[in-house]
Amino acid sequence: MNIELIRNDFPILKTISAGRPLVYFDNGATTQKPLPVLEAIYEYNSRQNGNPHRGSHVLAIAASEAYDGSKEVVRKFINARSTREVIYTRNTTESLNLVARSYGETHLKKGDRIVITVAEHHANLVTWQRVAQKTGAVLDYIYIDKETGKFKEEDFAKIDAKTKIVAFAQVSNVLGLVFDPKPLINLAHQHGAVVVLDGAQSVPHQQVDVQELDCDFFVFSGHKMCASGGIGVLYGKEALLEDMEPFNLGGDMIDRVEEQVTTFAELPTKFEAGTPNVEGAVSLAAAIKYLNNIGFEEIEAHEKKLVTLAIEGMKKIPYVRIIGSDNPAEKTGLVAFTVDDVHPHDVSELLSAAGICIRTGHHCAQPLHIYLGVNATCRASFYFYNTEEEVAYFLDKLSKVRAAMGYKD
Ligand code: 7TS
Repeated sequence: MNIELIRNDFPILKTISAGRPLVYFDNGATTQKPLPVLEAIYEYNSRQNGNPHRGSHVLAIAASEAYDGSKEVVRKFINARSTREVIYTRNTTESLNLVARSYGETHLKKGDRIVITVAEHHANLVTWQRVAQKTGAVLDYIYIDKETGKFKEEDFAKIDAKTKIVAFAQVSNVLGLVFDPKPLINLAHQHGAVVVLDGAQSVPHQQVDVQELDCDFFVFSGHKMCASGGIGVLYGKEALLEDMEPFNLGGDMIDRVEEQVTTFAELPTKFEAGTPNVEGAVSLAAAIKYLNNIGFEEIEAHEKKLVTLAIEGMKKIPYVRIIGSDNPAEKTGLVAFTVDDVHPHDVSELLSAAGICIRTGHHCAQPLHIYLGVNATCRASFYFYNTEEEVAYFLDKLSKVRAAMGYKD
């Protein structure tokens, strides 16, 4: 992996901020786009733009081919059995809303149980609260051990015969914990529950095989893996998707519409009402090709190096507290932290003044922050285009934050 060549592919990384190239450590929020993705978007709009699956003219056909062709790239990427199991949405959030509404609200009833973890992003939490409120199901949580930052295995026993849904992130956007989801998936299946796996923070960084994982639904966003915004994916096992009501109604998702009744299109079109984001789909296919070219083993190894450097450096700064596990071997390429007596927004502003982008706030995981007893945290999240030199620069600036706020120690 030639980091210099890779960085040359990302025009935005050449932005000068505070007299040096911008340090972008907010990849958990959204990632940057390389030239092949930008070119694919340009090419599509320059030569192929039309409305897919509608009309028989040359551009309608070109747009259909671009759209359907990208689906096959996504199918192969996650190893779905067929493109019937791959539905395009706007993002992870919409994919989860689709599952909650079209599966959860219609398949659950009073007394059923939904089990999620306290570390879930609101997209995988508020959605299940609504399902519980509407159906009378109970929403229960797997908590984390505050010392180790790992899930409390005794809470896995909450998954029982009443449990109909088990939903969790493969990688939490705050804890960044590396953890094997297979035991939880197997346990859920032993009790007949359906597993919803949130891959928003995993797919961009590691190879995922939905058949091997055997999850029932899998969701992710293009913009967190070098594609454009507004394109997301819902993978679902075909039998489950067949058994679900459409989410949105309108154009393209129909078979035949009469004045009073409608029959719906086959999968996946049944869930893709309205003119789709073809440009987004094209960008996603280009992003997948780009990531595959680099190779996920290389990406993981590089990010592990960065997170190890970051955690080792942060441990040397006495007033920096790492959230969750501080063992680099247990972390993906993201670290959430606080600085004693300095509000995370002040940390972010001071780092931003030095040309470093990190994220602060509750990271759309308020229940986790409440559970941990913190209002807000800072988060540095890395991607394959970040460098060891950037991490060293970040650590240097981080070590000066308290002094900049007027503290003498
Ligand atoms: N699930 C997880 C685990 C996430 O990290 C995010 C976004 C979502 C779902 C929602 O994704 P979206 O594309 O629909 O917005 N996480 C973050 C983050 O950590 N900072 O900004 C967005």
